[in-house]
Amino acid sequence: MQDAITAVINSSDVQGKYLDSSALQKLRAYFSTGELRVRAATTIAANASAIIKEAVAKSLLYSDITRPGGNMYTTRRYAACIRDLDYYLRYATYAMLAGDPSILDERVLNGLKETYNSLGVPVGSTVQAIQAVKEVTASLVGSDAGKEIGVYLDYTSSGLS
Ligand SMILES: CCC1=C(C)/C(=C/C2=NC(=C\c3[nH]c(/C=C4\NC(=O)[C@H](C)[C@H]4CC)c(C)c3CCC(=O)O)/C(CCC(=O)O)=C2C)NC1=O
Repeated sequence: MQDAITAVINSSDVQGKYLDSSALQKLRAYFSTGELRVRAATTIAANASAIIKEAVAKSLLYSDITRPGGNMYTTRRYAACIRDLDYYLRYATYAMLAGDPSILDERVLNGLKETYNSLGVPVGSTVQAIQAVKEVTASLVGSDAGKEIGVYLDYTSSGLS
């Protein structure tokens, strides 16, 4: 796992240089949004299950997916879906705090598409649900913080598609 600081330092180190102005600008942007990101993470942690519940209601409930034959049908699969969405939100929150998406590649996306395909989990509906998580979260944390977390929920969506 990497974060915004180690990413910038590693790339300067590889070139054997002090941080140049673009590297410093990246750090400045990271530090200046630090308080915003920590506050958003606090709100998300306190409301995670409500966020997921509302996102599921907005995107998946009472569609073919939750009816017999749908991938969310039976409580076991319904619970697996809710759990997956909670993973996406929690790991996006970690990545937002780190200011770097590498944790998503390493712990979430690696092998996920293959797993979903082999289990018949519909990727399109999963992406819709992740987008609903993004909207519900933004409405709770405000639009600036919503954009910060949105970057990493979008990263997960694109990694799955
Ligand atoms: C922390 C990283 C991590 C991730 C991301 C993860 C995902 C993950 N989701 C799975 C299953 C699943 N995922 C879903 C999800 C859905 N089905 C739908 O129709 C919806 C659209 C969608 C929810 C949005 C379902 C229903 C299953 C169970 C499928 C089955 O067993 O038939 C499985 C197979 C094993 C299991 O059932 O637990 C994995 C590995 N596991 C991990 O450790």
